[in-house]
Amino acid sequence: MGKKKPLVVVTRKLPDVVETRMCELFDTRLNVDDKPMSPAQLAEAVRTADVLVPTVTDRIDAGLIAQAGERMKLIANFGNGVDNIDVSAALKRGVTVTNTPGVLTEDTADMTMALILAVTRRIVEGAHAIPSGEWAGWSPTWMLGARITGKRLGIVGMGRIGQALARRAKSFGLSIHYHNRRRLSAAVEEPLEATWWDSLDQMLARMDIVSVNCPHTPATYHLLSARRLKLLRPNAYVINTARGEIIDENALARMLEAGDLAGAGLDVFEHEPAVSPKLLKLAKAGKVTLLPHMGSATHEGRIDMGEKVIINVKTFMDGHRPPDRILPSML
Ligand code: 8YV
Repeated sequence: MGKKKPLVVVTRKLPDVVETRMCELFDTRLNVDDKPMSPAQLAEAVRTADVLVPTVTDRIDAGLIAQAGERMKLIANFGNGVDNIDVSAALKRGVTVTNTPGVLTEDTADMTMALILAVTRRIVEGAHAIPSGEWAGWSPTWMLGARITGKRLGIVGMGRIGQALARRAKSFGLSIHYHNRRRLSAAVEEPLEATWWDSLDQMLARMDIVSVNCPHTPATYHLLSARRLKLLRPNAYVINTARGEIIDENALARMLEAGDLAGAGLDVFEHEPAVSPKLLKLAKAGKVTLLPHMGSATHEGRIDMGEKVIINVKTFMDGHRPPDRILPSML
């Protein structure tokens, strides 16, 4: 007789191929309607299942983890960032947490580059001009943006995504600057001709474009605080494809409104899916480009993420160490 399959609760709709394989391997409860689960439904899941597969839209906080049943042993996050999960509380309760690193690097870096181009070259405004009937024909002084070649890009957080962005940006002629807790090796820095700034403040004050690419942790919450945003030059652009919480969104919106910054391209927000009314107004006026957290949204990426989840669950259930385990030192 075969071993009893683990009960795996998946909180959101995943690509069909991923769901099919999960159903083959595990006793899987799917969410075919894709309606976010309520706190009561999540509590029921952690009380009864062996494995929970949440996403960024589920808050897996200490209160929820405290309700975990005897069987709950693994939270296999469908996503790279684990700021939706109180990992310390999970580990204390003996629940392992995994994520899906690596497979969304290139897609997220592409979207970051796309936002850099969108805000500097006014792509969204331009794209609206034709359907809205605003375009009266070419004019030498209309719809002018800012050239990116020769400008300085400051990357906050030079991990996998930061480095993938740097590779792209370098080929667009931007000079690469970065702030990271640890300076990267010469083998990484040299091909990018990258300049490391130990002081984030010093870097911010000198950049034309600043891109946030670090994880959201207690240490990076409001890293771009009102004080730090004020260090930026008035012709600087701010890009964020990481997490909204890393920037003081209100302070950013106030500065954009006052014309103290040139623009912003944001794929993530502090209180998703809510977006500050100030930012919405600025988007309508063409001052900012706002995207609905779609940095990693490719068919290929979502399938790769699902495969990572499956490997993590399967290896864990087979009694091995899952490859993408979150360790306390990563928090
Ligand atoms: C994912 C992300 O789509 O993986 C991450 O950290 O921010 C996104 O790109 C999302 O988290 C899925 O849960």
